[in-house]
Amino acid sequence: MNELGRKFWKEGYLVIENYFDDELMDYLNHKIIGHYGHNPRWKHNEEFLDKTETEVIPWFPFREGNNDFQPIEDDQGLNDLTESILGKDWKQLYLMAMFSKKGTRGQAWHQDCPPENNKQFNLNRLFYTHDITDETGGKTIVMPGSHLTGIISVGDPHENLKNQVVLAPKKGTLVLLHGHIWHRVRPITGSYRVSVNSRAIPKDTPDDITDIAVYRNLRYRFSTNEVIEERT
Ligand SMILES: O=C(O)CCC(=O)C(=O)O
Ligand SMILES: [Fe+2]
Repeated sequence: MNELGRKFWKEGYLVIENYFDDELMDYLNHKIIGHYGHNPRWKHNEEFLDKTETEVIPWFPFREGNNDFQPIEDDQGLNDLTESILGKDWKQLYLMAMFSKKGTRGQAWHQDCPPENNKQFNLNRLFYTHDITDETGGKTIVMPGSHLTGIISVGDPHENLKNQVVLAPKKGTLVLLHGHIWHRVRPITGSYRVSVNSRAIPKDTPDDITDIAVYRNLRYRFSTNEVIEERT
């Protein structure tokens, strides 16, 4: 494993600035805004939005036959880095854009999938098509090393935790996040916030690995839109 791979496995995340070029990011940002328009409808139900304190609208362009994001999936450097982290025979899972409106709460602390089996997880390969700044809000926050310590603690969904690291990714920044790392997104104060995630999984991981997410106050299953466990 190379140095970046070792750093990823120690911290549970990796940030590479200026990974994608501005031209591609501007093009994709334009496509994303074109898709959502100015006032997109929520995709999740009210129970999810309220209880999880997570306000984000997902979009899966490839599932609609939209191939604008193919250059991301084909990026050799990204796929080589993925292999050095996940090993041989890893696989692309899906690509998802995420949109949050001004004045919404971002995303509460969570793990993308249950952490009980440390061999089964998703890898988030996030990139940003515009700068995330003090003005936009929506900074991404991670807890270094928390991908190795099991289930996220019970508590306030947006609490500031000691040792948290605040990321302000710029246009073109690549952020790799282990699916078990505790992470959240701060409230959105600018006109909107967009991020895109090309998710990948190691060999022998089920395709529905991200169906259940773990929050500090509950576990949620997306396929059936239900809270499957209240955590206290
Ligand atoms: O948009 C971000 O910065 C993080 C989103 C997130 O939680 C995820 O993609 O799993
Ligand atoms: Fe997440």
